[in-house]
Amino acid sequence: MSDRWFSEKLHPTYRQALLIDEVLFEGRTAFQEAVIFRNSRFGRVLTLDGVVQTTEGDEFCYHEMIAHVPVVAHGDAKRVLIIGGGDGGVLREVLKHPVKRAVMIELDETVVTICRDYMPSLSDGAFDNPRADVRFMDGIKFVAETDETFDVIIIDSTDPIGPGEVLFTPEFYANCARCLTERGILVTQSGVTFMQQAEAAQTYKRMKSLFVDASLYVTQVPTYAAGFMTFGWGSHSAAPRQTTVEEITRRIAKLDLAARYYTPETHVASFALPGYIAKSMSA
Ligand code: AG3
Repeated sequence: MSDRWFSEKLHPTYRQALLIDEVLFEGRTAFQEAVIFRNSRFGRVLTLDGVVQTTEGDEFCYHEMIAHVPVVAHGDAKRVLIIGGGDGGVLREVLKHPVKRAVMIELDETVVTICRDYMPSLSDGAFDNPRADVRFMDGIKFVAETDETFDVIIIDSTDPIGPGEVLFTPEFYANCARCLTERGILVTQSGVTFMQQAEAAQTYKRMKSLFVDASLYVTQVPTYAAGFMTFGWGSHSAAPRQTTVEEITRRIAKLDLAARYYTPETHVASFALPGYIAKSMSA
């Protein structure tokens, strides 16, 4: 039998491939093409429209950083909104904090169903947590119409192609800004900057026009190939981003984060940007 490879075609002149040991799910949801397969190095892998979304092996590098950095920086987050995040990884990390409510708005219910079935360690029971409020609807519509407010909003989207595209527009960010409390923080998935240069630059520019404090921060996810994954940061207050290693250490001391990437040091260091990424802030 010949080897079967998943070949990611996100970029026109570069691709990564993962050897498929076994396909667990393959099908079209109402919105996208979903596949879950097993790879011996990364464990179970979720792809949507041919792009790796998460793997059991390296998901912590992404989920810990997109969740803990804003929630710990805020310091007293009671209500958190997650847009997207169907695999449940962000929800799982957010619920490790003493938040009262984590609202998750996911467009594609099938993604939640298949991830619960085939990658249960991603959500690790988070969908059954009484503090989780999961609604299946369009995130654009939700932030445009809701009068609920949140201390932290996390946009865990796909890339700005296909159904995820609308989650990168100025209108969407403006509605998120409106739904944030006084010291609220918005963070967004803004691509692998080496390959998707315009994404971080555009996000930063949009954040800057809406927030007192705008920035970018980074993480390293092996299967988001070709460099640092960049997150956008927007806050109605400058203080959260200045939180020190000592203060972060104090804030997380009583929590059981069991983190493998996130530490007080990686939190602070994630805002120190390589020159080529910092440059996207002056573009
Ligand atoms: N959402 C971000 C996937 C980005 C992939 N992009 C890339 N490799 N350039 C992941 C969802 C995880 N909860």
